[in-house]
Amino acid sequence: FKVATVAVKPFAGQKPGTSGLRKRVPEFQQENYTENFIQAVLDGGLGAKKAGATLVVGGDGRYLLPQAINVIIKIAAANGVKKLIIGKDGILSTPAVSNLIRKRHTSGGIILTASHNPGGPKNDFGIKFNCENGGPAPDQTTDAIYAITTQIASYKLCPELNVDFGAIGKDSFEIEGVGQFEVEVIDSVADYLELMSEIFDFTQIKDFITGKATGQKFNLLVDSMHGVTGPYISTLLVDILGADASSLSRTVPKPDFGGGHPDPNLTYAKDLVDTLKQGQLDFGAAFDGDGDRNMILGKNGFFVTPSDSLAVIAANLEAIPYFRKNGVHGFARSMPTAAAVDRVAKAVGKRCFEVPTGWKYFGNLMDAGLLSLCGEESFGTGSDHIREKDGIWALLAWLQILAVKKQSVEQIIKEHWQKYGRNVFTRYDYENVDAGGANLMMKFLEPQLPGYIGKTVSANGVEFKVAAADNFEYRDPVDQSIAKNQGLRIIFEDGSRLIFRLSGTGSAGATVRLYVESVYEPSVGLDKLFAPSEDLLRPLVLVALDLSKLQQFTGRNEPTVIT
Ligand code: VG1
Ligand code: CO
Repeated sequence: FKVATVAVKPFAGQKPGTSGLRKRVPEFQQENYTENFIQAVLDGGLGAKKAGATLVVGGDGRYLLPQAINVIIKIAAANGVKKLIIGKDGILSTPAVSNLIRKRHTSGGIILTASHNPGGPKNDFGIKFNCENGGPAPDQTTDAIYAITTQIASYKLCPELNVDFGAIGKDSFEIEGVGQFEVEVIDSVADYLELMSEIFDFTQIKDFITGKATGQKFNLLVDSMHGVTGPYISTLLVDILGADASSLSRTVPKPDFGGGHPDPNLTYAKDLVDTLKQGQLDFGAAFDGDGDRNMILGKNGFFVTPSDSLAVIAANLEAIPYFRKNGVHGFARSMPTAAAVDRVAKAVGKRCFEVPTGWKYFGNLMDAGLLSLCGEESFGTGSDHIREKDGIWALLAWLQILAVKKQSVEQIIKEHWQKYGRNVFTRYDYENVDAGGANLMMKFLEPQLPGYIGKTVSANGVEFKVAAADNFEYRDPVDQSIAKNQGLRIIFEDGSRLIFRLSGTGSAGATVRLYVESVYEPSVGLDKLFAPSEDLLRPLVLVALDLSKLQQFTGRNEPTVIT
């Protein structure tokens, strides 16, 4: 196969955000747009390791996936990449890619997904580079990739090289002036499920689900939202763990996610919530498009906030064989995530790190052996078994804990609050607002922060004294790199917090995120401890809207999504 060099001009805006480059499909379809970015990913992501590299490639099945993989094959071959390991039909969940990079010791991987964003010809596509530790590229690497996109003058490709990745097997090709290029197409789910079988006690979970252990079947419903987890979860739940086929919902990956918004939260997975509310089922879970997010529900639709989910898993790690074997090195959460896990860390005497939003910040801590379990309020939970958050792992962690404790989800959560206290949490998202207004709001608020320190603010007769207020900055304890501008924080004396951030995963306009956390000690009494979160959070929400003038700046009276 011949190698051609194509002269190009740079495209503006190819800057990876919180988790890769995400744009509308038509933007990726512009001539050379995807090609430019892939060339930049190979040069900026691999550097001197490009020639002879092996990469894992796969995505969540969304619209444009096959075309993007064809581009990657042609450009990788021309650039001297030695081998690509591709999921059959291009299908690999984000956690599965992370696992394969680690297991096969590759130089990294390319994940084709826009995660929880809708798919289809008019919706979102995304490209993310992961490094050899299996985790999302850190800021230095994505900065290098971006710098190349602003100056790129040409890319190389093999125009005639067309590789079928619809059947499992290996093929190799002679590239003129470069050498042998190999493509290995693998089963999308096998390696991942093998990893899960090593982490969890499948027999114990199966005996719990089928009722062998308890005399009562455990009825669950798991919604894959037409994302990538369908093939994984159907094999796992039904074939391996003995659940009924009726436990599965929307398991066929679709290029447009069946028209849905593959984000597992109370708004976009409402059908699942409504079904659970009917009271027949014991448990519900949902995952996002690429399989790294999870939502956990108990009987009657009892909602487990991701921050609580993380804390409960942290408090019950001895239920999971992986942690019994490897020990627990430490915990972490992203800054906006409620500090419930901090309380568990304190109780068990482990370190707890607070990092900026985005899974890439956990990787260094894990690689340094400082971190075993971490999570984000955005429905992300995971451990150091890979370097991505992992939706199916979180489901299995819960099932394992339930199998051991033999209590309902609600009982487990309420006992947890009684023991550790409750960090009530909500997030308001104002999606696709005018970027100018959103930026102005942040510019309006930031300079005022120092002035709030020591002041008392109030709403609905409740007073809050400000203990600290700043723009969050993170110094990585391992490599000392600094991430600035990670969100405006107002922290109150009791630990309650308000946080304002602009999203880094959107593809159009701006999304403002307001995070509200209200802290309750066990001593407040059960009336308060178990009260609905909206009631407990109302005063602080009012304070947040007042201080930020968010509604005036965005022109929105209501958020698009409340979680
Ligand atoms: C959002 C979430 C963040 C998450 C990121 C990627 O980022 O807030 O916690 O890590 O999405 O999630 P932002 O910048 O829009 O707030 V996804 O499932 O790529 O995988
Ligand atoms: Co995702």
